[in-house]
Amino acid sequence: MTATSRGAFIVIEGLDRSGKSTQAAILQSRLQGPEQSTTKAVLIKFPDRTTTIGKMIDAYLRSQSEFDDHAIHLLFSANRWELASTIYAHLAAGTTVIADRYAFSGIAFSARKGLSYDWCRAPDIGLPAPDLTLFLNVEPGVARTRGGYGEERYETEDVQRSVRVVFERIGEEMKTDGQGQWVEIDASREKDLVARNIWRVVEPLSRGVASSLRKLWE
Ligand code: Z5A
Ligand code: MG
Repeated sequence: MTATSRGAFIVIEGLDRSGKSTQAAILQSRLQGPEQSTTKAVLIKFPDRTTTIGKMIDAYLRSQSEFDDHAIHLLFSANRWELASTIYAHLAAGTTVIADRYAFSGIAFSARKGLSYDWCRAPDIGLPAPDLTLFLNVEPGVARTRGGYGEERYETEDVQRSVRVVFERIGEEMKTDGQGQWVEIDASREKDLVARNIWRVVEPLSRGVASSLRKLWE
């Protein structure tokens, strides 16, 4: 990192069981390296189920409570806003922030229910904008064969297929409206190969970013 640079903000998105959490952990340890005395990379997962709002989301996802579709959408967004100042602080300190899911999941999972795309995007306008979003692409049929699938709300092939359609729209828009890089990664390959392909894209950002951080969709 140079004297004037900040940490990079990297988001990992993708369908259920595409390997986001697996790859986020591999990436964090690669960025952190053997030297543990300074924090070079932190990992934040959305939803963050540890906060008060996160606990409400967790109960909803495990079908232990019900919410109106609009209300749960706003809770997911609020869960990101409550972490926004933490993200800013890490980046300013030169630490790379990796987010396992972000606002794009918020739009994809709510718009597929029939809520308006623009309405779904609105509460996340102004959040810290990622420098790079890695979209882990995997066929829902492949994802279904992976561990843990089907335990929570939304974990059905039908839902995943309709979510994918919204993600495709988001990806197209992100590629054309100068919102930072949106890169698709073939996540159906074996873990180490996926990790190598991710590192190829992340490596240039690993020593810090000189440009100032932007706000999402502003
Ligand atoms: N949601 C929402 O509605 N609105 C929002 O704003 C946000 C989220 C942020 C919970 O998310 C739900 O919240 C999610 C969207 C919604 N619902 N769905 N569907 P979550 O992130 O907490 O969900 P999760 O339980 O962590 O699942 P996941 O994130 O979808 O899985 P993953 O992280 O992509 O996969 P993984 O845990 O790394 O790997 C899954 C398994 O596959 C595991 O056994 C691995 O060892 C295996 N794996 C990983 N990579 C590979 C490869 N390359 N080959 C073979 N096997 C592999
Ligand atoms: Mg995960």
